[in-house]
Amino acid sequence: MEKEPLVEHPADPPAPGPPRPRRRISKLLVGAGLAILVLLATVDSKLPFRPHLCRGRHGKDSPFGRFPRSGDPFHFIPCTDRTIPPALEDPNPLRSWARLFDPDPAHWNWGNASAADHEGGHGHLRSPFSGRGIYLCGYLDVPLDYTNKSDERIARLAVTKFQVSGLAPHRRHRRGRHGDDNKAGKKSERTLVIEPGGPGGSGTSMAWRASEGITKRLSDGQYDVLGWDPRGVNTSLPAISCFPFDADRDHWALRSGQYRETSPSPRAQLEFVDAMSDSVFNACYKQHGDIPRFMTTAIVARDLEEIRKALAEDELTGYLVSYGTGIGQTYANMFPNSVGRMILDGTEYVRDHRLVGGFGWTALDNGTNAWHDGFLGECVNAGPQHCALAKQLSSEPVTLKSLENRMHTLVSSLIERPLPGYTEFSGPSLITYSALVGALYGSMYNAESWPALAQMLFELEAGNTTMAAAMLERVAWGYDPTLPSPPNKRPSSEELGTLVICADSYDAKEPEGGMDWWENLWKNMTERSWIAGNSRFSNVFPCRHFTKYWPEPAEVYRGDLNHTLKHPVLLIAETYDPATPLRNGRRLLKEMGANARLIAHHGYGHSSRDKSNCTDSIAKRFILEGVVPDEQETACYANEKPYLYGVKKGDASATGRKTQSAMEIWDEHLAELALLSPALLPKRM
Ligand SMILES: *[C@@H]1O[C@H](CO)[C@@H](O)[C@H](O)[C@H]1NC(C)=O
Ligand SMILES: *[C@@H]1O[C@H](CO)[C@@H](O)[C@H](O)[C@H]1NC(C)=O
Ligand SMILES: *[C@@H]1O[C@H](CO)[C@@H](O)[C@H](O)[C@H]1NC(C)=O
Ligand SMILES: *[C@@H]1O[C@H](CO)[C@@H](O)[C@H](O)[C@H]1NC(C)=O
Ligand SMILES: *[C@@H]1O[C@H](CO)[C@@H](O)[C@H](O)[C@H]1NC(C)=O
Ligand SMILES: *[C@@H]1O[C@H](CO)[C@@H](O)[C@H](O)[C@H]1NC(C)=O
Ligand SMILES: *[C@@H]1O[C@H](CO)[C@@H](O)[C@H](O)[C@H]1NC(C)=O
Ligand SMILES: *[C@H]1O[C@H](CO)[C@@H](O)[C@H](O)[C@H]1NC(C)=O
Repeated sequence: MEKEPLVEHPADPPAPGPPRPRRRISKLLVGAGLAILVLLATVDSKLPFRPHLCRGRHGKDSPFGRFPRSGDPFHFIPCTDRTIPPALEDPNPLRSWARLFDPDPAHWNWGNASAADHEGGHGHLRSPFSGRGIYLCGYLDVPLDYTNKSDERIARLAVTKFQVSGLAPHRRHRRGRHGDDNKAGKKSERTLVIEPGGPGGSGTSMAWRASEGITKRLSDGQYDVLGWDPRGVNTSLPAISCFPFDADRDHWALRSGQYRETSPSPRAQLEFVDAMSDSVFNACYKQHGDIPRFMTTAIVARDLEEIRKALAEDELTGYLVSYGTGIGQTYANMFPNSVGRMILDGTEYVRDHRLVGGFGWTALDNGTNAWHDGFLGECVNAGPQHCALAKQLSSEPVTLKSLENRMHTLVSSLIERPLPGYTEFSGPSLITYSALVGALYGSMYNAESWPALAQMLFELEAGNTTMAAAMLERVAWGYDPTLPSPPNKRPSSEELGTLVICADSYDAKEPEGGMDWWENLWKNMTERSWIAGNSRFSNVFPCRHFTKYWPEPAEVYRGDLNHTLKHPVLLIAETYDPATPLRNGRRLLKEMGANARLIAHHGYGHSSRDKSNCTDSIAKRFILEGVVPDEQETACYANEKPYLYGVKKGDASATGRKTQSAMEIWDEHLAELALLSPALLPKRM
């Protein structure tokens, strides 16, 4: 009975509304030319719009009482599709917020019933909501400028919490002892605070997408999970976009995103992009004034400390991913006495981001290894039944070497001339080198996407561009022409990521040579990594204009990373991570010394998504008991191989657990990528 979903699960498709066939993910993916590490995505599908909801029922009690509860610093109310924090200009935000409370629990977003609950209660009087976690939405106001008490402006941070114990029925509604226990409706002893990265990744989106999985994986479902949108991002306020509409950004992206290999004159291309970066920052300045001064990672770390205090927990428990590990390292060293059980997964070395272009060029180590050993090598190992590219085309068997040559020929042919394609929703289309290589790089983040990518490349090689066009168009645009326009929708907070990266390195002196130096860096980066170089370069190149508009951010962290912490942190770094190479995790470990332990996770993709029982058991023990391994570094291996996830050993006929189509796999991949790296996504063409 409890299994029957009475309400829409957040992972379910959107409720009735205008059909949005295609491009909803795109904006997230289309990078601001920044890039790095974020995670998941289409909140579209998580916060289904329900225009049919009755309004005006506020003030009523629900069977679970009234929300927000007095004294709750987050002002939590059960999430519906309307629970977006009130505007900064709102003179009475709390009243407006309380009006969003909908007393009908069938409209709330509940989690799945836990397995424990299925076994446990048989009470026939149980409510359909007992044993289910609940998604709570709230916000926290913090100072915009922590360094200036006389500046009264605030930032309003959106938070989404998955409370594992659900809600307790209000006294008046209780019927006997069935259906509630003494834990129901209470926060857990610790809360797993999560952050997907970016910069620019949305923690509330990650909470929607991943909370239930994260609490199971790291705490056997015992701890609540809380995600927040960092200042400037998504539903937090102020949100930073420097284009009035996504279409305006798209208008320039095609030209700005051209890769070096296809630029007839790399210098001319750079001059164009450089002028555009200046123009974008100028627009940011016109629209947001001094606000980009307050978007640094150090200030975000202060926000995180405010979140910890609002949770009323003595120490921070967290699962911070990708650029989120940069927030975590900064936080730990600014607030060493607040550090609890923090996992930093997909570890960068935040010190690198103080250098000119450091966010870009320190990330390049292993992207091409992932392509070579992983995408191609594991394809050959898995064989034609699991990887289309392993199909034998001639009398010669497919070897890694021959496959590598074929793919090199295919990809580089697009430098000379793109291939025409067609999709029903965009009409004419081109398979360009820049768009394809951008997609290949994104695919290295997530090996689940590889069978779909291999299928696409196989068909493309045979001259069929149908799937390539469909996949590349998925990330092409932020603008969605199927939505009414104007106002279409809120423009995405895409410029935020660049502003954070540039603010964090604002005092790094541009080397002698000016544009010549940058031109050389671009060459160097693309030669070191054909798969990641262009994307990473575009994240940092705009920074040369930052201080023209914002000479001095309000605060950056420039201290060491070896402070003595209240509790050691657990670092996880991956051997084939295309964004945060293991080398950087080890450099961080060296500086942190006894204050950290590292899991060297042998697997594919960005962060430890390539499941390993070894990694998971260390991580869970750390979160639940605070125990760290004795050794500084522990090696863990992924359970399975790409292309063979879910395929049982020795069962040659099994096709694996994936029954999804290539496009379904691809869409799921893009949703994941949008979280990890909204800015990573290729600007296409
Ligand atoms: C502090 O804030 C006040 C009020 O906004 C402003 O006038 C002043 O210039 C600020 N000081 C600094 C150092 O930013
Ligand atoms: C919740 O249940 C739905 C439908 O049964 C399932 O698809 C989904 O994977 C479950 N989510 C989690 C986190 O277990
Ligand atoms: C990752 O890159 C480093 C530096 O180039 C290299 O030493 C290491 O072998 C690479 N890792 C893998 C798994 O190829
Ligand atoms: C091209 O590929 C698409 C799907 O990827 C397929 O539906 C179509 O039949 C193929 N066209 C030809 C001519 O093989
Ligand atoms: C790029 O620069 C790095 C650091 O200066 C250097 O080690 C490397 O050899 C250069 N690579 C290329 C391809 O020029
Ligand atoms: C941290 O490292 C610096 C050198 O980089 C050293 O001077 C300092 O003593 C170290 N601090 C601690 C607490 O170990
Ligand atoms: C990982 O753990 C699961 C669940 O305990 C088990 O079924 C599986 O065999 C383990 N896999 C490996 C590679 O140890
Ligand atoms: C930001 O929040 C909105 C809800 O207003 C959601 O639809 C959108 O997908 C979110 N963006 C990201 C990047 O998650």
